[in-house]
Amino acid sequence: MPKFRLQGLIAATYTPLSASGCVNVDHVAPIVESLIERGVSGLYVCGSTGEGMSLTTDERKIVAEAYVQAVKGRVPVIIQVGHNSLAEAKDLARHAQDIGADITSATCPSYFNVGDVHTLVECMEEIASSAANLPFYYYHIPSLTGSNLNMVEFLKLGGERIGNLAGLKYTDTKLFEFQECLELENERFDVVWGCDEMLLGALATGSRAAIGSTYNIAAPLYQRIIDAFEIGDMAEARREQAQAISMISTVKQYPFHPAMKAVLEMQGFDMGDCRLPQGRLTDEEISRLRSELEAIGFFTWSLPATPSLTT
Ligand code: MN9
Repeated sequence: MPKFRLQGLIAATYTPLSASGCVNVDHVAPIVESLIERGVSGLYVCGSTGEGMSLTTDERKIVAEAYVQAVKGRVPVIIQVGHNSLAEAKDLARHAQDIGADITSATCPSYFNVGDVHTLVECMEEIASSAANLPFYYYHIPSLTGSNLNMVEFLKLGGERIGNLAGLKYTDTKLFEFQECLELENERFDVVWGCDEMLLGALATGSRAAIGSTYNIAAPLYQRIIDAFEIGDMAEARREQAQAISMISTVKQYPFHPAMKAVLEMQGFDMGDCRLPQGRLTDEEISRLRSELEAIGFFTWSLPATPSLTT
């Protein structure tokens, strides 16, 4: 399989739920249009952000189909298929390939801890080979899976055993490991950054693409970080990154994903609440969050720059 490379900002999408908590795919198309308009260059569906682990297999398939259909091939769609049952994960991977998704990705089983790289490669080989025509990215997120294995070792062994292994979604903060993964075997693998708060650090380390939840609410802000970095304006890049950090710390005072869904609601997208165990914010929390975001200027700088009226 030829080298596959993602680039730019990839939004880890939310799963719209109705007031009664059912998956509501009617709300997928409007957010897809807006994300593409705001410069997002790919979508990562049914990951941590999309509550993939809180959905049934049938619901995951419905959500995957809705995103693939709404995108219509304009940007790559990555479907996260990880599951504690490898049989379910393989079924989801086959389904992703059948419906025309571009890429599959999976977390490792996490109820029984994956204790060594060899076992991790075995698990991922089973899943990746179920969608053998698509590139596959292992989703490394030790804070949630508890599997904190060495990713350089994983890529070395995985590269021998998994024909369609394209790289990693790297959701950890070890820039040194991230860099080593990127540079391994003459930059053989595509290693995609997953911590929005440290995008600038990742760019400095060689990152070409990033997957994250907060690209849903502020893609233009992150694009300005990338633009400033590319022209070598580090002061500006740091200033924009500091805004992103203050935005995330503000949202993180509350249960994070329910608060993010509330912010999307403030931006006009009907995403509903999260499923338990994440739940929802109270009305009082939502109005406090809105005032706190207003106070830091979020509603101004999270949007694209408006064209100047002066000539
Ligand atoms: O994978 C996301 N990580 C988690 C991506 O959901 C654990 C990130 O995009 C974070 O939500 C973001 C805010 O902390 O960096």
